[in-house]
Amino acid sequence: MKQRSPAFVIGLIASIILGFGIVAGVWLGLSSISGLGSESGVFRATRTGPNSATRELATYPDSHVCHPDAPAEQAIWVTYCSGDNGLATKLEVPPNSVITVVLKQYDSGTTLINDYFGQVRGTMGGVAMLDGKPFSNISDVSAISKTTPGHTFSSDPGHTFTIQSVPNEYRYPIFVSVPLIGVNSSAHANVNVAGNMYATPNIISFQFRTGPAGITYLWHCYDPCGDTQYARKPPFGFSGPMWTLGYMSGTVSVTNY
Ligand SMILES: [Cu+2]
Repeated sequence: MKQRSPAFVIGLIASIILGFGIVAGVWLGLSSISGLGSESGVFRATRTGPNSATRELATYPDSHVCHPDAPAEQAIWVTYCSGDNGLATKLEVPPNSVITVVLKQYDSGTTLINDYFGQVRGTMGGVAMLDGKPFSNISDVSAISKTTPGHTFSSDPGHTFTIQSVPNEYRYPIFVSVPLIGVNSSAHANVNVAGNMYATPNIISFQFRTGPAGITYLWHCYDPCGDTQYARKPPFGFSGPMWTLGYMSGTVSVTNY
C-alpha cells in the first residue's frame, strides 16, 4: 500500500468531519422546517362551482385556537385562523373566479391610524356584509348597530383583511381591503372554541375576483393590533404578530386545483 503523507491523512479526516457537519446541518435544517410545518399549512378555498370558491377565516384576540403550542409571549398574540382551527398562513384560491370570504371576527376594536383602511376597497360592489347587512365604511356601523337588536359593534375594526400585490409583481394587480368590525369590548365571552371562551363573533363576508393562475399576493392587517399586552401606539402596534407569518400576515396564491 502506498504511503500517504500526514497532510493527506489530516485532509481526509477533516473532510470526513466536514461531511458529517454538512449532513448534520442539513438534517437540523430540515427538522426545523418540519417543526414549522404546521405554520406553513396551505389552505385552499373550497370550490363551489367552475368559477367560484369560498374560504372561511377567523380572527382571534389571542393565538390559543390556531397556535395552541405557542410559547407564553406568542400565546397572547392576535391571530388569523383558517376556519376554527387551521392556520391562515398560505391561502390558495382558484383563477378567474369569484371568491367569497366569510370571516368570524372575535376580537374587539383597535383605532385605525389611517382612515384609508376604514373604507371597504376592491370588493365586488364596493361593500362587505356585517352580520348580513352591507357596509362600505366603518362609519356605517353605528346605523347597523341600531338595527341589530342584542348585538352592538365596536366603532373600530379589530383588524383589516387586506390583499395586495407583492413588490415587482405587475400582473393582474389586486387590492382588496375590508375593515373587520370589532366586537363590543363589554360583550360577554359566551362562545367556546376549542376550550377557549370568546364573545359572539361578528360575521363579515365579502367577495373579490381573481385573475390568472400563478400569481401570489400578500394578505396583511393594517390596524395597529400588534401590541396586545400594552396597547402602545405605533410602531409597537405594528410589531410582533403584525409582521409574523401565520398571525397577521400571509399569502394568497392563485392556483389551479
Ligand atoms: Cu390585526
